Amino acid sequence: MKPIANSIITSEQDFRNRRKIIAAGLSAVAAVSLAGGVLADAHDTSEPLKPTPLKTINSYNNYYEFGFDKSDPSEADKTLITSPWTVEITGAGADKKGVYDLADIYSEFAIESHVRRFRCVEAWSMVIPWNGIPLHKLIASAQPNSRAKYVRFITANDAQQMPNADWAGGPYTEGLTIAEAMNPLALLATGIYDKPLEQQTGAPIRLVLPWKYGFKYAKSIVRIELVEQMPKTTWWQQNSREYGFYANVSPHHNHPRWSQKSERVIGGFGRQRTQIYNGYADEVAHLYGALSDRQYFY
Ligand SMILES: Nc1nc2c(c(=O)[nH]1)N[C@H]1C(S)=C(S)[C@@H](COP(=O)(O)O)O[C@H]1N2
Ligand SMILES: [Mo]
Repeated sequence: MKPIANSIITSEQDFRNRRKIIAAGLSAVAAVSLAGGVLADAHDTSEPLKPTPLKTINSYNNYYEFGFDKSDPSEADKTLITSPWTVEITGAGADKKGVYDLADIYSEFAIESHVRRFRCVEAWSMVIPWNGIPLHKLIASAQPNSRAKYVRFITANDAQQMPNADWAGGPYTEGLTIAEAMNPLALLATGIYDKPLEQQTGAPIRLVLPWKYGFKYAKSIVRIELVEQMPKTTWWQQNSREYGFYANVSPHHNHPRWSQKSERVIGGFGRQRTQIYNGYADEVAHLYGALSDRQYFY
């Protein structure tokens, strides 16, 4: 089996995806032109998104299972076996449970291109041209029932394959409400710039939640559970006062130890203002209460 089939996307497929995206009326969705053309984000017409260079995206990372410094994950030996790879979909909320080979997932779902702002809770940001499968499509295939209130994501955790696997005392775990998970912005990314994800960016499949802080973007996912209770997430367990369940980007809700009003642009110049929901309010604000409801931020 080839490592990752999605590195080859026909221009026809790309075109169809773009048409589908436009038909869905999603203003924030942009498409990467394989012809090397325009990268634009219709959502923010005044400021077209300028993607961060691939080299930068691949060398400034948080993936603690491969070390705590930003350069550790890209400098680590390539020990994670990413092919073959399976993703299990299970939980009381799934009528159709199953273990899926990633190769089969690729053959079933079209790979879309989404250029998105990426904002880390540490007040830095990039713009990343992701490739991937909308999360709602995979969840729909599990036939969610009324008990599917939350979605829990569990990631690879193997001391044989990761030098710092045990930093959190178990697999990195994240969670979403079912409504968040079904939002068209939520992506299961498989590539960046039409190239397969690298080990350090969460190969072979990781979450992308553009309106949330980066720690929600669980890497190297092995299991997705449709559950009734709000999952206890890794960072919430590390420090619940600083890293809550929702972790929606907001310049109005500072981190207990620093301001979230602005962000350092990695691979760019200086700082820029942080936007509410990272600039995706039109798509996601309806999922939450009033802006003053602090629980929805952190
Ligand atoms: N398994 C796992 N996933 C993870 C992390 C991690 O340490 N382990 N770090 C998170 C954090 S804090 C961020 S900011 C993003 C970083 O993604 P990037 O390295 O692709 O920019 O991954 C998230 N996903
Ligand atoms: Mo982060």
